[in-house]
Amino acid sequence: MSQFVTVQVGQCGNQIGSAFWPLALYEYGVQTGCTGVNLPKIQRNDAKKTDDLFDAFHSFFVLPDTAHGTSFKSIADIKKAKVKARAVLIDMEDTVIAGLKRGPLHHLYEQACIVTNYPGSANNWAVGYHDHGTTYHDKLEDTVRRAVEKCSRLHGFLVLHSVGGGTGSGLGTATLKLLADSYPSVDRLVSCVYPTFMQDVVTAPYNTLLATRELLEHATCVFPVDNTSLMDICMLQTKKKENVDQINYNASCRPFQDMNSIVVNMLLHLTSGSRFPGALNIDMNEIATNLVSYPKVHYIYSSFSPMALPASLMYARKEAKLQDELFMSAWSRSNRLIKIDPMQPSSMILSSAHIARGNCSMTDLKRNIERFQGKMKFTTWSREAMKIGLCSVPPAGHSASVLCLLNCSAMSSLFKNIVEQFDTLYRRKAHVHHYTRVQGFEEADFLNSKESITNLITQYTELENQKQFDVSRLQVI
Ligand SMILES: Nc1nc2c(ncn2[C@@H]2O[C@H](COP(=O)(O)OP(=O)(O)OP(=O)(O)O)[C@@H](O)[C@H]2O)c(=O)[nH]1
Ligand SMILES: [Mg+2]
Repeated sequence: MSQFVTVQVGQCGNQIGSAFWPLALYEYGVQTGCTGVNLPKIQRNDAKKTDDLFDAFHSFFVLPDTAHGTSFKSIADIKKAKVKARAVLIDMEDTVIAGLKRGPLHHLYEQACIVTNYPGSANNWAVGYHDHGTTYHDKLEDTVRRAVEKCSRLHGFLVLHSVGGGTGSGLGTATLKLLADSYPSVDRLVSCVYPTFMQDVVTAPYNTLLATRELLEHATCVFPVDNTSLMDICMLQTKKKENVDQINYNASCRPFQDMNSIVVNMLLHLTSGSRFPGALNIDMNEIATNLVSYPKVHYIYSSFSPMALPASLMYARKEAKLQDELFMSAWSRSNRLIKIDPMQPSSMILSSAHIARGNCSMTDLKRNIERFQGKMKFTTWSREAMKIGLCSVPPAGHSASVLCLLNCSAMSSLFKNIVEQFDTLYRRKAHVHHYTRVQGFEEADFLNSKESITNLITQYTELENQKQFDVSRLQVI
C-alpha cells in the first residue's frame, strides 16, 4: 500500500486537515466523535475487509512497532497505541493549529511536524512566499524530512491550502517548490481552494494569480475546488427534504466544516486505489500518467457521487443507489467541485478517469463509460482511452461511490477568470505597494505570472481548435 504525507498550510489547509483526519479514521472503522454528529457504527463484518482496512491504515498513519497487529476500534485505542498522522502542519498564524493541539485528536499530531509563527502573512502572497519562505526554508525542509523518514513506501505528498490568503498561497507554494526540489520523484498532489466570486480577501486576485503560476510549475497534479461550488453543494444538500433532520448546523459546528468535508471525501476517494485492494486498482502514479497529457496541463476537474456531507449526512441514504443513477449524479453540474462546465460546446476532454468504490461491477462501469463517451467531446486520441478503477472497499457509510476526473479544456475558464480578476485590480495598481516592498518580489512577477497563465489559456484554445481527422481504414485489395 502506498503512503502519503499530508502537508496542510495556512488557515484553510489546516481546517481541511482537521476535517481530513477524523474522516480518514472513520474510513478505517475508528469513531472519533469530532465530526459534529454521531456517525453510525461501521459494519465491516467481512474478515477479509478488516484485514484490508488494517493494511491500508499505514497509508496515512504511523504505527509504532509495538502497535503492529493491534486492531483499533476507538480513538482511545489510537491514543493508547501512540498512532500518529503522516502530517506536516504549517501556519504563520497559530490560532487554527493551536486549536488542533487542544482538540480531541491532538495526540495524532507530532510536535516536530508543526511549523507556526505569528502574526500570519497579511493576505499577501509575497510575504508568505518570500519572507516566510526564506526564513523557514531550512526548518520546513527538516520538518518534511522527519515525516518522510517514517515512510517505507512514500508515494506522494497531499498538499492542502487556499490560494486567496497569504500563507497558504505564498508559503504553501514555496513549500511545494521545496518538495519538488528535494523529492523530484515523489508525486505532489495539490488540492487548493479558489475563492468565491464575492471575494473575502481584497488582494485575493493577486495571491491567486501568483500562486497559480507556482502550481503550474511545481505540482504533479492539481485538484482545484472553489468555494462557490462547495457552498452550492452544501445549500443543495440542506434543501433536500429527506436530509433536513440530519443537518447539524449548531453552534458547535466550525465554519466551513461541511464544505471542507466535501474536499476530504474527494481526496479519500482519489487515494482509495492506492490504499485498498480492488479488481482494477488505480495507483496514484497512474493517475498522473494517464490524466496529464502535456506538461503544466495538469489541473484536473473532479466530481463525485453520492454527494453526502460526511460530517452530518454521510449515512443519509442507506439504500444503494442504482449504479446508472450513481454515475449520472457523478457527472451532474450539482456535484462538481469547481465551477467549470466540461459539457459546454467548445470543451474538449483531453483525458478522463472514473474510479468506482464498493458495489460496482465491470459491466456497470463499461455500460456507463459508453454513456459518458456519448455525452462529451473528445480529442482524437482520448475518446477510446479512459482510465478506470474498481476499488473493493466502499467509503464508510455507503455501498458504492464514483469519482469522475477530467482533464478538459473547459478548465481554461478558471484561468481566464484569474486573469480578469487580476487585471481589474492591477489596472489601477491598487495594493501593489504591499507586494513590491517585500524583498525578493519584483513588480515584473505579476506580469510574468499573468503571461504563464495566458500561455496555458492559448494552449487550451489550440487543443479545442484541433481538427478531428477521420483516418479512413486501409483497404486490403
Ligand atoms: N473551503 C474553505 N475555504 C477557506 C477556509 N478557510 C479560509 N478559506 C478561504 O481561504 C481564503 C483565505 O485564505 P486563508 O487560508 O484564510 O489564509 P492563510 O493561508 O491563512 O493566509 P493569511 O491568513 O493571509 O496569512 C478565503 O478565500 C477564504 O474564504 C476553509 O476552512 N475552507
Ligand atoms: Mg491565516
